[in-house]
Amino acid sequence: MKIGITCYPTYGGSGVLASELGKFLAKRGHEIHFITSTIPYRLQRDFQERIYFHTVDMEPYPLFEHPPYDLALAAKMRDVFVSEGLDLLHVHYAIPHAISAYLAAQLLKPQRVPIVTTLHGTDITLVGQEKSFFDITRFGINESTVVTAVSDYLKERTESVFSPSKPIHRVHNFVDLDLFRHPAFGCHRSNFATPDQIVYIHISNFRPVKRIPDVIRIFAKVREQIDAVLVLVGEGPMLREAKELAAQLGVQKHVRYLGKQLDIVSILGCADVLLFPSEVESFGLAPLEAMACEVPVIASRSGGIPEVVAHGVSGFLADVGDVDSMATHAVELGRSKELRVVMGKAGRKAAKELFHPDRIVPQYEALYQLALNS
Ligand code: GMT
Repeated sequence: MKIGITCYPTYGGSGVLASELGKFLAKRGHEIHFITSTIPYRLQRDFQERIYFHTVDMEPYPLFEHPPYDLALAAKMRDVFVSEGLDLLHVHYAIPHAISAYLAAQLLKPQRVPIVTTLHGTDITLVGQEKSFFDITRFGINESTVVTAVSDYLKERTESVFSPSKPIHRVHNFVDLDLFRHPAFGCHRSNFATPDQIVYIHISNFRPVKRIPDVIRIFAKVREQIDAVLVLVGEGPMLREAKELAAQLGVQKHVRYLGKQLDIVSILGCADVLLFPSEVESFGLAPLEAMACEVPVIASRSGGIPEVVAHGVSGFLADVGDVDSMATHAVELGRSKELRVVMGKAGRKAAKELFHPDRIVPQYEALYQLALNS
């Protein structure tokens, strides 16, 4: 098939998943055309056969205080659909991508343009429920040919909040298990910890939903009992508050701020424990990547996280905001290498069994077929 994929190309999980999906579809013989504002960051390094990039043209014009990206994207989708002879458009994140795809399809009438929309989370849980975005999100869902959600939680949430006119298909996220693995080489651990220290890590876009202050509070409690460092990967609006809180709690010299990083595996893969106390996560791609790298996860029992992390098996879950429980589990893991190894191996096993590309990518292929036939 010839598939147009649109996503946010920056650091969010939806862009990561869309990029990985493009890679695996291309490996399975499909021709993939990314239609995005820039090349998705996970695809910036290596050339891959059957993957093509079409970046959206945005000409600056003094009249536009806010250049109309959604319209430029729709125009580009239309052009690429025709010039490359695409079979369908697969958009990740409802707003504005499903709407731009709808516009492209209108422009191409009477030609039929099947649209597959994957809901990732904040498009439904946060953005879609902003009063002003509610109707347009619902419209984007209802006008798509096929709609998928990345967890049972998100599927149910979408159904209850939007009462969509069509079924929502749950397709879990997946992880590249050849790439995300405990690294035999290229581990950067010695850059941020001494051999005896325990390395706790948090990776995100540092938005309020990630509950960054909880990460710092958990770590400060751990530091009372264990010689440890906290590695923070990523950037976002809560980073400054994180630094202030770390200073206030007296742990700032044990926190390493790495900012945005391209090579996540060689950092994540040699950490000891991932801290992920989010308010809500529709899935939790970072916990899945940690599990693939044999790193146990401490996360909140919220949203789709329990579909990914099994409490007491691949990590520990606690109620949102229960910093004490998370810190207790973090200390337990920090103190026992044996427990870390057992949980790390269990996490990798679950990642292989439940979230292997060979299990998930064919589910998308089947839904593409459904979109073409319906
Ligand atoms: O808010 C983020 O973490 C970014 C966001 C995105 O769309 O890039 O992530 C969402 O999609 C990811 C991939 O499906 C999921 O793993 C994340 O759980 C989800 N984030 C939230 O639900 C907060």
